[in-house]
Amino acid sequence: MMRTLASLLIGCSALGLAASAQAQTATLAPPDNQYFVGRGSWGQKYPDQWALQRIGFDASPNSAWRLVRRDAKPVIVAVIDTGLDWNHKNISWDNIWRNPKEIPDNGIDDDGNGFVDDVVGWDFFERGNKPWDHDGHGTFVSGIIAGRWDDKEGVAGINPFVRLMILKGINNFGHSRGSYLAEAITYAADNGARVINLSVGGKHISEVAQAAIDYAYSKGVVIVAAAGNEAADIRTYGVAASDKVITVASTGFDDERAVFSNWGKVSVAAPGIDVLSLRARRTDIMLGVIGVKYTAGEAYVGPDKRHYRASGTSFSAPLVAGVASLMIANDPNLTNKQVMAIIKSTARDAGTPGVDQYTGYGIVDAVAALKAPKDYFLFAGINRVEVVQQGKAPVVRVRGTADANALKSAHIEVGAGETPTSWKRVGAAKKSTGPDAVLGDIPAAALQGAKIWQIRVVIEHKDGATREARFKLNLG
Ligand SMILES: [Ca+2]
Ligand SMILES: [Ca+2]
Ligand SMILES: [Ca+2]
Repeated sequence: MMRTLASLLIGCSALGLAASAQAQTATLAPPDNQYFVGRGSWGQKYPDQWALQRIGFDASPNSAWRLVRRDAKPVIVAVIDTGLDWNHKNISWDNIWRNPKEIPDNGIDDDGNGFVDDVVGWDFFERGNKPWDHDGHGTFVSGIIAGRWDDKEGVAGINPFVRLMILKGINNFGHSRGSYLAEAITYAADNGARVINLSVGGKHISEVAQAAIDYAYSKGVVIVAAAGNEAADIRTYGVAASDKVITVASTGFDDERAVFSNWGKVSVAAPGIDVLSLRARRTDIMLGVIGVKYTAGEAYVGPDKRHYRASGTSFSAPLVAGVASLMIANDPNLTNKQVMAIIKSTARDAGTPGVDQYTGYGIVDAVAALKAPKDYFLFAGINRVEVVQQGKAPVVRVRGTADANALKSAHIEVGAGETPTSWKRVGAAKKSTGPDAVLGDIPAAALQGAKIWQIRVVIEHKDGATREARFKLNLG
């Protein structure tokens, strides 16, 4: 009797083990598409899909995909761009959004959303329901997120669970209007998109009304925008510098900012040089890029010329939109604020130490983002400093952000010179949700002996992660 019970118990625990082992392994295995595993397809030394691999989507046992449940949920990503070549064999119809309440081609707005026969999206230029891509840009962007894994001769997209909502807000000459983009953003928010990718660049994004961004944000949408390619400061680019948008700069093979990438108030960075994706039929997008020496057909890849390589922040943004959408597919209860906070807080620091104006919080890290607890954040920033009288003595007052969901410590430190080799701790920083709250004061006595100082706030999370932000003070 005892024996039977014992063997029963053993049987149960063995079953329990098997069940939990299965639960642990029920995640994605990395794809084996030709261009994902390949390198040198156009004579280059690095992997064909190096951009995905650099942010954590590689073939290793630590691949970001191995953190994604096999039964993850479909997630709608609105690509506001030049449309899509939906006949491309590296795109599956299963990865294109279908408006569930709209009957196609009956001339009736069945779901009453104001758009007739909008089944896969909308063309805001032609006011039509066939957002076909005559330019190539939108198809390229879409391929980064949605390239189908079962097209073994193709690329692998980041998110096999994606449903692309195709919103044509840019025409084949790269033109747009702020009003079209605002309409497209509103459409996305009203029709179920959880993520919007806006690879429209600085010039156009500066015309987008903040109201459309505010609306989509309030509806829980993660909005990802390209910083643009003018090598300019985006502070004047309106919504690109908005806190309600993840603005993405480009980095190169060395993880430094790409020369063309806009900068200023960027959130994060992602690879944006020689990215491989899809070529829409009869298109050659690099031909239209001003200031780039380019021979027609030079960027075509593959015997059938249906793939393409290109550079620009337009192609960094969908890497981040892909990560955001995969996080939501894996856990549909994540809010847009949580997704945005996690993406920033877990980015891998690049360029100048700490949060900086060229790469923001750093290069997106899909592994860390998919691993992070849902309430995770770790924010650092110095917005400005000012000299104020404290009693009889002048002090330098530091204003900014120092916050985490589980804050261990925050300090203000100073170091002499442009790139200090040592730092002097001048006191604790107050917890601040930012962006302009007082973090603390630096006594003037702490700033003697040099004309140039770096002030930094260093924040430590209870999990051991740290984040810093610097501010240069010139006393000369
Ligand atoms: Ca409709
Ligand atoms: Ca209809
Ligand atoms: Ca940095």
